[in-house]
Amino acid sequence: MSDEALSNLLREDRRFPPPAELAAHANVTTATYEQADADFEGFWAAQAERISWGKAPTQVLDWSNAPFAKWYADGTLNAAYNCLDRHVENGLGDKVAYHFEGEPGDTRSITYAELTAEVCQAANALTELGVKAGDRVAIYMPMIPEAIMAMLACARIGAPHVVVFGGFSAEALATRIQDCGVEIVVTTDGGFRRGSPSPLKPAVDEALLECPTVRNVLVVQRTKQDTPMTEGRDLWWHEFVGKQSTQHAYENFPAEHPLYVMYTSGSTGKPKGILHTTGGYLVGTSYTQWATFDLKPDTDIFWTAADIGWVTGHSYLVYGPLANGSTSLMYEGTPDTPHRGRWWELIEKYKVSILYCAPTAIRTFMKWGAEHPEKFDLSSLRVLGSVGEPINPEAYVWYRHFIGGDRTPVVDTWWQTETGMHMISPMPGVTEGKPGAAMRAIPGVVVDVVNDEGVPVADGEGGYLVVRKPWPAMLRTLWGDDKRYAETYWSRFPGAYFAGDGAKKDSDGDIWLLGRVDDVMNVSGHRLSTTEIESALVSHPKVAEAAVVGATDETTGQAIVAFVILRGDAGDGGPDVVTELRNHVSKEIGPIAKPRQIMVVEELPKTRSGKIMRRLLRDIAENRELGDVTTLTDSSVMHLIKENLSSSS
Ligand code: 6R9
Repeated sequence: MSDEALSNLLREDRRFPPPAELAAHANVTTATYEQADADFEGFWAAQAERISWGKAPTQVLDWSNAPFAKWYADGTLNAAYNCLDRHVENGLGDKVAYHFEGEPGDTRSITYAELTAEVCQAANALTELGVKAGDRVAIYMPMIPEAIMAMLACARIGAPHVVVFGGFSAEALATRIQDCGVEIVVTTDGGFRRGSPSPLKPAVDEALLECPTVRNVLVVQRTKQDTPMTEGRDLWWHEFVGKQSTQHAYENFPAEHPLYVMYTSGSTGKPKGILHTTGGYLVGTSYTQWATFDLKPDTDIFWTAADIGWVTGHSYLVYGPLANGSTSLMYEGTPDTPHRGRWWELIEKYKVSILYCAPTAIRTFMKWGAEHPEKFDLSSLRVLGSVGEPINPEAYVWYRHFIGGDRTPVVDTWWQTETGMHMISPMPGVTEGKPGAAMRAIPGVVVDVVNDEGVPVADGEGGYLVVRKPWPAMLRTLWGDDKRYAETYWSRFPGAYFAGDGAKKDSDGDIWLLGRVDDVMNVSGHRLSTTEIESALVSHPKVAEAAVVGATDETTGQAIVAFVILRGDAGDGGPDVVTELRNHVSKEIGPIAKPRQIMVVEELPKTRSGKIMRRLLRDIAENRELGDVTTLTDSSVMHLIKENLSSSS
């Protein structure tokens, strides 16, 4: 990948050094990198001291049966104890674990003592329903505290949870329940979305028609909608959990005891059940929340604006923050209800100091305009994070300027459901930030960019991202499919973990992510990444968001087709907007990158984590029937796009 056409991103030359004040008191310094480099296992042994073990581990990594890793294998622990009771024992019982804000404006601040008591009740309830260590429990809920309580109750009794995003369909829920052999489902009557209650329980009823393994359904009352309950199977949470004791004696499990399974879509075939285990995952998530965000648990108010149905919610709304005894904000609803400043209002209200969200959210806020955040006092913010997709340089600079007041470092964190924890990210007290670059592996993680033959590429070149050494929060296998695990991740480059992402090292050796490997296009023999063309489009003042796909083309092999959403203040863009944008890309990257076609749309199809589903856009670009839409947050957008295109062509 050395075409001149690929140089667009790398021409980005804005630099943001760490603020002096933050650097002076930073958790991570250059010495942290040196320690990790000098003694890999010693470094991870030291990180394990963040956790309270029943039996402290004497081993760190056991890689003798690669690619099946064991971390801290002879240690024992209880994840819920680490997230809850131990903080209460340490005098933090009255500290707030979560400030919860419901979409309709109802609020609740839950202390560590209260959360511990309610999790104990839920653990007792699950036990009464016959759930034992190792049994699987599905959680299909909106963003309310009981969802977190259910997760922790499962962890407390050693029952792996399977959280299914509440926006997924009954069909998606059923396939996950079946694949994982789930016995109990925890859900709600419904949730609030864009100002009105929307039902959830009917989707569970529909899914369960095909799921004979499920014995009981626990239903949290959130909206008080009329909800059909199946006699003998369905139980109300407030009755059944509410009557339980608030005391529960926990048991310590081996470090490698399964903690949860989370399904993520593969590029083809059925979703993959990513298995995470207990000890290494808690070490990895607590360490990275502390390191990447420079977390000061006593004073920071931390907000991961991500759904618990996404790994980001698991690692940085639940396990990392609770293991560190920090205070988080949890918000139920959408960012534009009741107004487009809701997030900024929440940051002002709770004095949020660290915000962690996805580039898609940032681009949406850019589209809505800076006048919304400008109405609120955001001076409490000191670190901003990004996750889920490459953050375009324009979005990075907007985020830093309008949200961070040009004070805050932006940490662009690259990781995956599979990695469980951050892998590549700037460290806010050390790294000079470059808009658009995820920069370097964090201390304790070893990554590389290699070519087709697995040879590391030189600085200035691109290839495939690999991880060279195991890490504590890594997936252990795919649920029930060791073979697919070994093949998917460990066979492409022997001895290294294949992430499936394209990446590039710039002339300083810093890493830029280029999108999934299957998102790299080949146009007349030139390799072009969707990310780079999207960033060029987003750098045009009229564009808020862009998605680029490669459509089969008789002459050029693949041709570039772009879908763009215009910024609010750009109106309909004017009659020449398409020509203007094509020329802009040509100027930014080179004529080879000029899209064959640009379509102006209102919405783009997104997954729960805000990733654009380019596969579906390719279907449209190539005039095909739409493929599987079960992992879309809103499946109606595809119809909208199709209608919009047929009426405008
Ligand atoms: C945490 C999460 C993983 C895929 C990953 C990559 C993309 C995530 C990114 C990023 C560029 C970043 N990705 N973070 N690409 N820069 N900072 O998103 O997990 O849903 O499993 O997705 O997301 O393509 O391979 P998951």
